[in-house]
Amino acid sequence: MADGTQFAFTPEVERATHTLWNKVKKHVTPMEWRLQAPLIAEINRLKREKNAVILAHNYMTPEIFHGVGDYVGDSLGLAKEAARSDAQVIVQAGVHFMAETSKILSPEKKVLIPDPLAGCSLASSITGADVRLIKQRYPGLPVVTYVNTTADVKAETDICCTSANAVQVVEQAAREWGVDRVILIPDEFLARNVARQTNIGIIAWKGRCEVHERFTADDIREMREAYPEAQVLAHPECPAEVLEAADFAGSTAAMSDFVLSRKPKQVVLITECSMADNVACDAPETEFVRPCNLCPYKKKITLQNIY
Ligand code: CIZ
Repeated sequence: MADGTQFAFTPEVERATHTLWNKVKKHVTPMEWRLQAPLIAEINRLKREKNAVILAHNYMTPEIFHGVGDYVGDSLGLAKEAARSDAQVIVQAGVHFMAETSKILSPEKKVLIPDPLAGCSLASSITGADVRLIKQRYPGLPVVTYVNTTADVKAETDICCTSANAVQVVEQAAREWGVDRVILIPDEFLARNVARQTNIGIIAWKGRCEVHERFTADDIREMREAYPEAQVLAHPECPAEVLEAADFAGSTAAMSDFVLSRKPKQVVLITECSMADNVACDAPETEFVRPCNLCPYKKKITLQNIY
């Protein structure tokens, strides 16, 4: 059998994974660790043998993120790290559009995804053909595309943005094209949130992340009542009223930086479940309240299919 279950939790494995265990032990049970550690040790050995690196997205579970990730972070940060790396094989512990983004920045490298069916509701809300139709409808307007899209969509795009720089990119595109409206696709909520922060008119698409769209302003109010001291950090793919009710809006990288640099006593991360688990391993002084909306696509990536 080649799924990794043949590896035992030997004293060598225990020794090789001891430092990692100390990092994750508040968030992984000993029973789980005895199953995970042998695979982690074997995957880390294989990486050296094959000159491979693993890119672990912020939404991976802690045994992947901390156990086998050589680079961790958001999709753009990971793709840039992969391009800088000498490794010829890149394993993307993330979803399909992320692997494509890595391949765009590293065309000469082999980029592998452990499960090609690991998709994304937002990325699959739009195709390259849709973008061509939008361009026909609004000729002369620049197309700004969120990094959370397929390569097919990026290929039809004038410029890409992240949630952190969307406002600046939209304003710069409007200036360079000499127009007062910009097409910003595919995330409807990101587009609305950008529209609130600029005078440039935004033409949007109705794409949504099925994790972030589920959060409501009532969820935030309830959490504030239950945890009055908690800082509430929300992802820009959430509805506008959620961001208004939050203390801070930022991408996964911005949320992580916020917690690690400001060390709040108590925090709520309004995003995918694993994000809090991963940051918590590096932020022992912060207490995490954990509302959990799980991304079924990110959870298709496991230690077994990485192996
Ligand atoms: O591009 C990414 O990594 C995603 C999905 C979100 C973010 O805020 O990092």
